[in-house]
Amino acid sequence: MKSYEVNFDGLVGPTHNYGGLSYGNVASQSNSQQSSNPKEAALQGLAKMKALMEMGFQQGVLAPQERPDVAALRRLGFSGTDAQVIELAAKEAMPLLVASCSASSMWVANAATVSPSADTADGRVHFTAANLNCKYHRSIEHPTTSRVLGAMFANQQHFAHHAALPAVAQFGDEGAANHTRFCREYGEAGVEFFVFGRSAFDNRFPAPQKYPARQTLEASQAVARLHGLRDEGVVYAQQNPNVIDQGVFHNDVIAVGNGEVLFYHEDAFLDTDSMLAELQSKLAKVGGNFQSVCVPRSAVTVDDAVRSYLFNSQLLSRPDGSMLLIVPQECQANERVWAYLQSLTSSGGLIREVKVFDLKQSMQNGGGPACLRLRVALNETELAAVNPGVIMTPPLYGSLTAWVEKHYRDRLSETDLADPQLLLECRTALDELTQILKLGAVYPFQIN
Ligand code: SUG
Repeated sequence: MKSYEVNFDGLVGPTHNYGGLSYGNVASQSNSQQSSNPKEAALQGLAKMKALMEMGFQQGVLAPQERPDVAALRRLGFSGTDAQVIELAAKEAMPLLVASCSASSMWVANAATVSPSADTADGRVHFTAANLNCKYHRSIEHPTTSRVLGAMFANQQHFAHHAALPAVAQFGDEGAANHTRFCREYGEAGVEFFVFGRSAFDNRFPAPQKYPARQTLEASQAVARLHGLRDEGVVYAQQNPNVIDQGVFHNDVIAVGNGEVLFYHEDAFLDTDSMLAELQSKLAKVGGNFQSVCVPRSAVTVDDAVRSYLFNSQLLSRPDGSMLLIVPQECQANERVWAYLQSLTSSGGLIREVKVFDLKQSMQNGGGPACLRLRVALNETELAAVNPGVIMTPPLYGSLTAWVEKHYRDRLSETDLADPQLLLECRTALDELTQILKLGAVYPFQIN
């Protein structure tokens, strides 16, 4: 049976703004308070989806969330009509209003961890929504994420959904941004690679000194248990705490894997040699030939990686077995990174081509090509069981582009977030979107 990796990209929501909300994420901090362009952001994301679809890759779309999240503001004690809740929050606690307006659900690599059916005990594709509990503005995503994923992957015979882990720092879970899967073919059993930043219960693991380590070992282990993964099909590795302190807040800012290949920076992990040996031997047991491409710090520094997002690229398999890297244009702007990429693609190795995309609106908040997509490996039968409304096609691209043009503003600053009109605009837009994507009622304003 044929199998595919389907990339579901997060559609940027109409309140995309630069709130400076993510301590430890250099781009988010340095672009704080700049005015944003939600329309351009959404169109940039859609252009990437269209390009991948036209290259022959399976492409899907994941809906944004209802923002401002009035229900979240009510839980924090603001009351009255929806407009009054927003006005009060703007007057008394602007940072809370900003957090409740974040369009951060666009970075769907953080929406969930996904294990394909070939790896799981019950032969279903398993999803665990990420609790994202390190940042308040992201911790409010998972209930809607679960409803949206439930509406996209609704067939219980093929898909199993788990609620987010307990919402405490000890089980901090950032989803697929710290998870990679190695395999020979997408439909065959593989090795799932979980990268954590710290341990909550075992102080033998060092922790970063400056910035938070968002993912814990215990969260990764819980996800592996929930998904019914075999010990032989799992490898855990610790992220180097020093790189977290340099702005590598997720592992997908310093490493990316696909098929049998791991592309990573020399400083990405602790105990790299034993980790590589474990990946090699576990993948060999399922017939795979693990290969790694290490980018030396002499060619690309950690700072270059953080600024260019070289590793936040999409590594995609082409029909001839070679690979393609989808990178943000910031890679082209960095001399060392661009020189490295030229030498990589001309060296006769597996990675043969680089394609550059303009994702500046998302990049300025620390989200590159890989952050914007959730990978779901599916066989033909499973793909046929996905809600067809969320699979990208030329007509869907046309409808979504027209929808963005109709509903999105091209400029948003902090003061605009306090405008109750913005809430109405967003709800009107999202109501229409659920019809375009055939999701049914998934948003709080549609349910309550
Ligand atoms: O969680 N930025 C996101 C970026 C997530 C990137 N995802 C991956 N690496 N997979 C975050 O830090 C910034 C929002 C603001 O400041 O307005 C933000 O949430």
